[in-house]
Amino acid sequence: MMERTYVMIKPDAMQRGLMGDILSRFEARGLKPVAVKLMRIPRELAERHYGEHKGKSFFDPLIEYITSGPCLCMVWEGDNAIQACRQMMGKTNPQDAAPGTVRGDLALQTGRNLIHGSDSPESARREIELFFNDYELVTYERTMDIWMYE
Ligand code: IDP
Ligand code: MG
Repeated sequence: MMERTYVMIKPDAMQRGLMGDILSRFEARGLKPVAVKLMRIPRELAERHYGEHKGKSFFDPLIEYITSGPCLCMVWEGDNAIQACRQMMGKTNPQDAAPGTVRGDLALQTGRNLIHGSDSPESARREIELFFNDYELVTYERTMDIWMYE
């Protein structure tokens, strides 16, 4: 099933120069970029994005972290894209994340885990709408997709 998901490269990954490494994984998997923008996320937007975690012990540090520098905000499209992206990110705690995943290969702590990805179709819809206008979401055909999808 064709899906779109919201993926965000967090400030630690940007500061560590890991943007290209991370992007190349999504590109090589065959996912299609639908929207990409670099953004220093305003506090109110960060708090809305992570609204489900309000009241938890890590909420304030999480908002500090996510607003501390630029993030690369993206929408990726593909077959079962939400789960595929979550799988490529690895478990929330990088110590539990499998080798071969972004977090398992490149991170060590939950509070500096490099990347965000929507966890369900509802979250994906909500997060895409929160970060992008309709005109920023680009619908287009790729000739290579006949080699991605049967
Ligand atoms: P996810 O990013 O894998 O979906 P969530 O549970 O939704 O994980 O948590 C959102 C983000 O909050 C995590 O990616 C991580 O940056 C941060 N976070 C979650 N739990 C902790 C914690 O126990 N300590 C520090 N940061 C945390
Ligand atoms: Mg989450």
